[in-house]
Amino acid sequence: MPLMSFTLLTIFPEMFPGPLGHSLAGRALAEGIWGLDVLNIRDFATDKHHTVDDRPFGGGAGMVMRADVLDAALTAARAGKEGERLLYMSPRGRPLTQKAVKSLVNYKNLTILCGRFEGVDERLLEAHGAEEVSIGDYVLSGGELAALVLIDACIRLLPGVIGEPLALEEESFGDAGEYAGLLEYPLYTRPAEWNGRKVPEVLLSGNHEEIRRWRLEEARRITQERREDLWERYKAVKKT
Ligand code: 9D3
Repeated sequence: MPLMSFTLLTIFPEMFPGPLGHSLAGRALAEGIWGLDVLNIRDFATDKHHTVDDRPFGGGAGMVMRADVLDAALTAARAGKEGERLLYMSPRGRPLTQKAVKSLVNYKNLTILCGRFEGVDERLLEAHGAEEVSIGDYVLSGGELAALVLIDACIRLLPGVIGEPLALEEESFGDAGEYAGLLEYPLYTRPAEWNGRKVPEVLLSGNHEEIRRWRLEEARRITQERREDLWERYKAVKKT
């Protein structure tokens, strides 16, 4: 039994698993650590042209996904899955954060509706208690790539997907360790000199205390330069 299963509703089922069929995620999928079910919304349309959208009441540009067609698809998708969460990928949703991802991985089943066109009929979202999720303040062409991002962020937290659990500890958005809340320090590997560029001397010194201090200072400098929001929160937590 998979630790976590995703049921996707989309008019572009061939976009899944896409990149998640490769690398660590792909291996974990093949091993059954996580599962993926993809439903084509168009299969639930009842007219001969398999129509899934219609013009917006009140006028305006673009098309809206129909509540009746989506309801048939969602009812099929959610059958026999108790306590599952329904997410609707939407530019007006709650922003996805690492904290939100950690909450999502506590669920065995996530149903994810991927919108196209201008969006979906509001009544469908109300009737099914859908939670709207955005992956950031930029405009995509539809919810499918956003769903892939969300799923990737979830499955890498499942035991057995990433080989080395230690690597999860010291992440920028993690909450443990001295680098918590900071962006990553610069990384180097061999060769020690490349195109006239040398690796910082301290990293070759073998002095672990000095290395630790240098990395922390670099992480702080980079965070301060690039992410005022993270820097303010880091200072508030560290009281520095
Ligand atoms: C005219 C108003 N537009 C909203 C910004 C309409 C609109 C644009 C793009 C409606 C849907 C979309 C498609 N985007 C998504 O489905 C989407 C999305 C995104 O565009 N940005 C960040 N997260 C997400 S999650 C789903």
